[in-house]
Amino acid sequence: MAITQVDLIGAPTDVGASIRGASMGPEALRVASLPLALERQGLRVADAGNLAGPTNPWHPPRDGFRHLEEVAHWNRSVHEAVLGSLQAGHFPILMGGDHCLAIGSVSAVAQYCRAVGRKLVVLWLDAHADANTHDITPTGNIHGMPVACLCGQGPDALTRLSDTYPAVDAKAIRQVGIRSVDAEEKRQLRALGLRVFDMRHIDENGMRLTMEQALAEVDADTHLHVSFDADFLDSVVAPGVGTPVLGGPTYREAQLCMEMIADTGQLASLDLMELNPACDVRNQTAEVVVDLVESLFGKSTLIRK
Ligand code: 4U7
Ligand code: MN
Ligand code: MN
Ligand code: MN
Repeated sequence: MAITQVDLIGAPTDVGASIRGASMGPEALRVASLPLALERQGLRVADAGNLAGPTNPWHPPRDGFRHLEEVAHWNRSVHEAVLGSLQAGHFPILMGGDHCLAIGSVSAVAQYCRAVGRKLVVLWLDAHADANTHDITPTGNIHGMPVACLCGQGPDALTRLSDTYPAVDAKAIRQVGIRSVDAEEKRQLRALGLRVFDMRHIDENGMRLTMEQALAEVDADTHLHVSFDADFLDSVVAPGVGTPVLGGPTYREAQLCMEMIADTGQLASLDLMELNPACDVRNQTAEVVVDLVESLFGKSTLIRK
């Protein structure tokens, strides 16, 4: 389907993390010319500016959650903004912000897909599985919990943002790039029945076969959502994140991943999360992310294309 307009929605907060700085992500993406890069791909871009929300109170976790109230507040705003963009027939890009905000965006996307009768596939590109719950989290940080919340495991304030519970069917989610999973979280992944294409899978099968498998059920009727955590990338390529992990996809592997997503023609919404300019060197990670986004929207180095 042709994209009529891309809406850029900034969510400048780091309330879901314990390393500060992801709140500067939206501006780093703008400085790295995200709007221009999208326009180069022939898209009409509207920067909706930044959402407003509570400041980071910088509290320790309570009952297994850090800043639950603030996280819920931000997610309600994100949910509303993403749903509004979809209902207008636009393509929303959420610029995070830490990854807790994917609860708001993905729940909005799922609600929209149910309303219009489209099949949803969520690609979760991340070093981490983000499937912790309050009783197993080693940190209390809610950016480590969005996948669990979307699948119905979490407090009402985060699991009931949309009109349906659970917000997303675990079978709709495919995780790619995973290489840092907590001991209890592993059990949780199996219990939820999530499809995880971890780094071992990519090592053994290559990015091409991995993406063929991850995208196998994407058809002409599918709304494909990508939730991109910048720490998906190898930390050598992308140091500007709060929780870097070595051994991720290389620049070339990430490009192939993006190009194969673009080739489906079904990408319809996107999260760009966890960019942390305070950890970056001369905004290089934001620039790599923008570069990858261009591929995601169809830029190709293929000579035959
Ligand atoms: B991100 C962690 F313990 N699993 O729960 C946790 F290792 O959105 C990290 O993927 C979570 O960046 C990382 O705090 C969250 C930790
Ligand atoms: Mn994440
Ligand atoms: Mn991560
Ligand atoms: Mn992180």
